[in-house]
Amino acid sequence: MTANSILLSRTLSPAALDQVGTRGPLVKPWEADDPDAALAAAAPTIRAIVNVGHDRVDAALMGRLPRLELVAHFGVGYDSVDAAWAAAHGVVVTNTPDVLNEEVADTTLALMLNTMRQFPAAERYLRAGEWTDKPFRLTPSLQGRTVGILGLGRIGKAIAKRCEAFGLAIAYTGRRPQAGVPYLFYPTPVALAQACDILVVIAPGGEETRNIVNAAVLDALGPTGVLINVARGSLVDEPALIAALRDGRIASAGLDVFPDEPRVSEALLAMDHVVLLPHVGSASVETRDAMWQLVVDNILSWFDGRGPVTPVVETPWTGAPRT
Ligand code: 8YV
Repeated sequence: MTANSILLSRTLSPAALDQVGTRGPLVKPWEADDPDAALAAAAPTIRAIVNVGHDRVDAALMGRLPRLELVAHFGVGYDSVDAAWAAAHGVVVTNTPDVLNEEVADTTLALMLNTMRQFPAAERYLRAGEWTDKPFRLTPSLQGRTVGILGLGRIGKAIAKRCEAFGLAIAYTGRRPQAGVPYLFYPTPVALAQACDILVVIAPGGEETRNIVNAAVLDALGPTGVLINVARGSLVDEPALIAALRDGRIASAGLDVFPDEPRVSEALLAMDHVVLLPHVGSASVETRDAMWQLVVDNILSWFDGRGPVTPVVETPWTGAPRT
């Protein structure tokens, strides 16, 4: 039996679908009456998976696919893929780094402005006809603030570059201070939160970072502080965040990600002093096209025997095929 099929976790962009389809039959279990039976029937032929966003590629799934070689993930964050299992079993995982850095950084600055200057609330005010009674309330300024970046990776640095242009002070935390980085390093999230006005969360998801922003971090951020999360909902202890917002122990939050998205907590939805986005950090036409192209490039390169283009750290390319 030839092992050339490509399992899709859901449909791809039309252009990606066309290109990926040139390398082998596409397996789309969701189109079958019995998705599990369809997967079971195709399992011995599946050589690669294209996985999208939050769809899970876990040990249970990969363990069913004896000829699996590659998981090409759409998204820079791949916490939904068990990369450790893949590494231990000779399966290469790729993601879509770099091509979304600037877009996500743009979105982050939008959330900073929208929380501090309260533009979404100001627009609601205008549309409600309230401006004719009196001007919208004055808001805190973004100017003069210190931005704390939790996770100074590639996107974190693109955010920092924009903050520099806005004249803001920048600090960061992470596993260790980074050589050649001019920003102040704090060893813990609490220490960073204490030192900044706006805490920006842009670190990878997964067990290691779960609830890294907890009640202590939020209390350190303080009653004028703002939390921005453009990473994963799992990094923030949501009940603690809701309590801090409700009690005025932090001022506001700008959230593009949620622990159980696309479901968003009723408590957050009911709050007027938070800004909530439906995970659109990278969601421009151009950036999504670039992300899809990188998925395609990884599939084509792999099927043409040239190895992966953007393997993740857990599965560096050694040139050795799966044994
Ligand atoms: C995407 C993201 O929304 O790249 C990521 O890690 O979170 C986003 O850019 C997501 O991967 C697509 O569903």
